[in-house]
Amino acid sequence: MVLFKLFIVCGIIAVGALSVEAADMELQLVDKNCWIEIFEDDTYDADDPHVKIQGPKEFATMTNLEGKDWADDIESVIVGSNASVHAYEDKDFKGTEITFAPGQRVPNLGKLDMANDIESMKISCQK
Ligand SMILES: [Ca+2]
Ligand SMILES: [Ca+2]
Ligand SMILES: [Ca+2]
Repeated sequence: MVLFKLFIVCGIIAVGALSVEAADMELQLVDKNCWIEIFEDDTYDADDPHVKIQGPKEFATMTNLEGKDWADDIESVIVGSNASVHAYEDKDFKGTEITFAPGQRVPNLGKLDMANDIESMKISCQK
């Protein structure tokens, strides 16, 4: 009986260890806080097109991002708490570059002189 109980306890520990490992792997595959949400209009207008992009990822061009041409069309962004993003005025990471910090929210890119001007971006995840 004691042996049987020991067997059950070991089993529970083994299952527990496995699920922790699975959770770790999932975190490595998808960092839930590494993303940027881009909006076609300012002040995060949800009535107009907007899309959340999972990082890490690089876009040399944004002409076909989830079925929409986003080149020169982004006016506001929200950055996930574990992402930092470099955005460029031209495609292929050229032209004026601006950086968005983790957790940053920019309701109006016009204040940074980048409204409807971003054509490429790099999303990287913090450690
Ligand atoms: Ca609108
Ligand atoms: Ca726009
Ligand atoms: Ca541009």
